[in-house]
Amino acid sequence: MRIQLTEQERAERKLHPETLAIAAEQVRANGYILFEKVLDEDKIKTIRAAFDPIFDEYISRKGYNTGTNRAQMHLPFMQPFIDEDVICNPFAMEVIDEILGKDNRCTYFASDTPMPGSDYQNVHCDLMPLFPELAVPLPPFSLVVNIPLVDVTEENGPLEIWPGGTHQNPDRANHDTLDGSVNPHLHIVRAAEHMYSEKLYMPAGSIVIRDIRMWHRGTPNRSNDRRTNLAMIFNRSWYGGGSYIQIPQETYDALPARARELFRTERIGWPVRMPWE
Ligand SMILES: O=C(O)CCC(=O)C(=O)O
Repeated sequence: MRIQLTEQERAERKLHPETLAIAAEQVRANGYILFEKVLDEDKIKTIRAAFDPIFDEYISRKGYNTGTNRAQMHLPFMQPFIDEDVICNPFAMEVIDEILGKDNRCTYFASDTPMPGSDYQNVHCDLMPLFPELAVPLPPFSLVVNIPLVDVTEENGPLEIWPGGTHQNPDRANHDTLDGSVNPHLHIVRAAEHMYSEKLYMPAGSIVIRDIRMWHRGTPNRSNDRRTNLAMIFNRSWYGGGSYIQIPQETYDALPARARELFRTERIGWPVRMPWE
């Protein structure tokens, strides 16, 4: 399910109430929503120009960490990455607030990049069960926001997702199989082979909001260029880590009020941490 913002929504930087209702119900019931091309091209180009050399240095120091020729990398909390259209995008925040409550927090500021030559990941879910002893579906409590820095096509390794209910599977299915292990309660990788999936083709600057529990995998990048998704995690106020993202005091003080709320439990008053530190 994808939404094109109307001219009026773009001008007002606010979703039509009906659009907000549809987006929130898609995340709750189907696991995700995609807003096409929200950030403008110049902004994305600027972010990409800053990202690429940092990523190259990260790989040369640390190597790949999420499969062959692919890596997760934390982002330094500095411009141009902390543009308000990234960290507290008004359209994304309306949907996130509706689902997680207005006191939600952002606790993860990072990226995923399959490089040329990357392979399929195992289908996985990013979380362990919240209550392993309970076999009941729980409402959303943690959402991932992805923003691609390039147009995502069949060639360059789109994120593949299993919408339609995997995020609410009660069989202790929210178990990370990225390491090749098999979930003893439900063989996610085998089950997924016979289930409906979608590859998220989208223009650079789109915004995906997905339930962190929804099954997904990275696919092979067969192009000659990297495919980066920015990745942030927003949680209900009571869930998840915190005090990881290092934010200098003057950076924090200069953030828009909404962003100050979102990052309120992080390491404020600490120097920017580069991903290899
Ligand atoms: O953006 C991608 O390719 C997916 C990455 C991913 O799901 C992971 O590494 O856990």
